[in-house]
Formats: sequence, structure tokens, C-alpha cells
Amino acid sequence: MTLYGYFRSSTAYRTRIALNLKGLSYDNVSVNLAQDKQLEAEFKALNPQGLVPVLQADDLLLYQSPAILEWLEEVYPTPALLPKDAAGRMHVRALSAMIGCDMHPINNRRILQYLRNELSVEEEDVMAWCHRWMSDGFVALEQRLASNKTRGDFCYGDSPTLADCYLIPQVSSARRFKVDLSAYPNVVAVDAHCRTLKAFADADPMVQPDAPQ
Ligand SMILES: N[C@@H](CCC(=O)N[C@@H](CS)C(=O)NCC(=O)O)C(=O)O
Repeated sequence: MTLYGYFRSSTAYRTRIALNLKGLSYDNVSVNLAQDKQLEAEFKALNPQGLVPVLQADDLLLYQSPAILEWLEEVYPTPALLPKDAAGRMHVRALSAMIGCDMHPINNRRILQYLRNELSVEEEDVMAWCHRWMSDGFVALEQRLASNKTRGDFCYGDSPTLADCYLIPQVSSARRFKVDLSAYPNVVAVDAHCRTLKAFADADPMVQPDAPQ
């Protein structure tokens, strides 16, 4: 398999975690978002949306990380990243969607570049935007994690699920934007625990070949 991504991309990062958890090997192709390579014709031939990640698996070109993660789960079911019961799967998908649908997209590079370059929003206000929407999301996530009394060290249950694949990159992004996480102890604890696992550590942006040395 070949993953078209970028070291710092949260959506590529969540895909790397899932691939690693499944024990799947893959080649990395870096699409330099800082240089807007995702908008060039060569990449848009792979994904007309101009967004990473894209995962090539034989003759299949997979796009949209939530769909890629679900595809991985279906095609490589072991180890499972979704619980066995329907209610559990609903919770894991809902936690994932809180991040993937409601937090990440509004703090994405193209949104921030639009604020900066087309609406002339000052950098301080762009940061205020990021902090506002990330914090809103973390407040709700923290409540969800705290209220689940059967939860182990992960977002759900005693083993990693898709929700952890989403959470750890979002925490990483929050730290990069200097969002204060001290009010979210459960979020921070899940993050710390996941980072002890090789699958997560190997997916970390700073150990990717295209990260600055
Ligand atoms: N919903 C898409 C979002 C993908 C996405 O936003 N990718 C970002 C990197 S995390 C990107 O390629 N951004 C390019 C840009 O903002 O121009 C997915 O989950 O795959």
C-alpha cells in the first residue's frame, strides 16, 4: 500500500495509526502541504478535492480518512478497531465524528489560509478561532470520556479503537496551536497512554521521513 500524506496532517496521522495498529506495512509519499502540492494537477488526479490522505491499495485509490479507516476495518478486521456490539460501535464512531466532523475541519489549513489571505484576519484572531473551536470540542470529549465508567485506558474499552486514531492527532494539533489542555485530564491521560504504544509512536509526525530534521 502507498499512503499519500504529510507528516503534520492530522488525517494522514490518523490513517498511519490505523495502518500501524493493523500491522500493515505501507510506503509513504509526502505531499507537501506547506508548498500547496495538494493543489497541483499531479495530486488532484489522485484526489480532485486536493486533500490528503489518499491510500493506494493495489488498483484501489481510497480517499477521505473516515472511509479509509472503515475500509481498513472491513478488509483487515484483526485487531478490531470497533467494538463487537452495535452500541459500542455507535459510541466509537460518534467520538470519532466529534473530532473528524466538528473539530478538525474548521481548523484545517485551507480554512485558516482563507481567514488569513482572503478575509485579512489578523494572526491573533486566527489563533482565537482555532482555540475556540478546539476547546469547544475538547470540553465535550472530556465529558464523554469522564462519564464512561467502564472505560479503560483508551477512548472506549480496554483496547485502541478508531476513536483513539482520531483523538491523538487532534491533541497533537492542539499542542501545536498551544491550546491549554489542563481542563481535560481524561483526554490527556488517553493521549499519554496511547503514546506508549509503538503503533502510535511510529505514526507521530516528528518521526516521519518528511518531518524537518
Ligand atoms: N475529510 C477529509 C479531510 C482531509 C483534510 O482536510 N486533509 C488536510 C490535511 S489534515 C489537507 O489536505 N489540507 C490541505 C489544505 O488545507 O489545503 C479526510 O478526513 O480525509
